[in-house]
Amino acid sequence: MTEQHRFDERIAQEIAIEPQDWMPDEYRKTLIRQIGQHAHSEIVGMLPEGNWLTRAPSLKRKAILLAKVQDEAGHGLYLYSAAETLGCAREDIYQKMLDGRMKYSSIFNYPTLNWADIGVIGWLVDGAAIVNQVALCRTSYGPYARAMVKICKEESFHQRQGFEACNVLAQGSESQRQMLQDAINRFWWPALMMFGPNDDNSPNSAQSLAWKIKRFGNDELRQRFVDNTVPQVELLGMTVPDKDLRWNEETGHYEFGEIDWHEFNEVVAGRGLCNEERLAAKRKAWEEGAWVREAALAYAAKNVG
Ligand code: FAQ
Repeated sequence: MTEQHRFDERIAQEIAIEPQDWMPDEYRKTLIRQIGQHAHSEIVGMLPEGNWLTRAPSLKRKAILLAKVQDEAGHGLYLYSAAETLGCAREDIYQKMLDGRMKYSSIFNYPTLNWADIGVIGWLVDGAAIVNQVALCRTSYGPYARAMVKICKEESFHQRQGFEACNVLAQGSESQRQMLQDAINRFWWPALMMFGPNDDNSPNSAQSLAWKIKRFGNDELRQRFVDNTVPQVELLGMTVPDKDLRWNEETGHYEFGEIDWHEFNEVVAGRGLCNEERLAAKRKAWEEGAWVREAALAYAAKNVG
């Protein structure tokens, strides 16, 4: 039996592929790409919410937000570790992100303009992330699947705290309700874009599904998110900014309007509202943190002997 056969059999039998196992080069490459992008998203994703740490409206909200942002840093670190089990160096993929040669999620290139954005990010952005990541708990690469289990537990706390913060605004004054609706209007479509292009335009999906790296297509997960979330918007007494949204009794799903793919492509190509600002912030942090890395290395070298 060849190594390729053994690999195919493990995939067919749903036995996780582990770092020491033989795997096709393209499988390894795809995983480094996806796990790397996922890690970068967690790290860049700290910025939009970090923007509100000093302006949270109460001590309680500040403590929750601080914990959430720290969790995102932790997720990034588990994911970089998972990527490293595939033989890449985290410095290398991190540098690629800083140079704009590796992607991170489009959603983090939108600004956080008011406090309701923070509730809405927890509710919609982490909500979308969970739909995607629950599926990834069964991804075929063991270290990625195991990282997802812990990450999903933390993301559910993020989603719940976001919905709770939105619910407080929904029960508040007229201007608080307007602020919430404005945040929903700005984040709804970008949240749907998080699931990636339609299946017909998704170059990586077919192979990733065959290798069980992805367990569902982009469109199926996006539909699941819409079906989960529309009733929550209604519960808050808010509206979805989509004139084509309607419940289809026969299919048991919501139908929704066309995503602005031009906007999506622009953001992914680096021309979104905050792309430059986000990368500049990460480059600055990398340069200003050089002394920490040097000190850690010097300390480690001293303790080896
Ligand atoms: N943004 O062929 P596909 C979070 C790229 S959650 C930017 O369909 P694939 C939690 C894609 O990479 C967010 N680029 O690709 C949090 C590919 O480019 P490439 C992170 C996108 O990989 C919450 C090209 O388009 N979650 O961080 C996007 O099969 C709050 C063609 O697309 C994950 O990364 C996009 N939205 O499917 C943190 C989940 N969509 O590489 C802080 C894991 C697509 O060929 C605060 N990733 N592209 O040059 C995945 O599940 C998949 O990678 C998809 C894309 C579904 C994102």
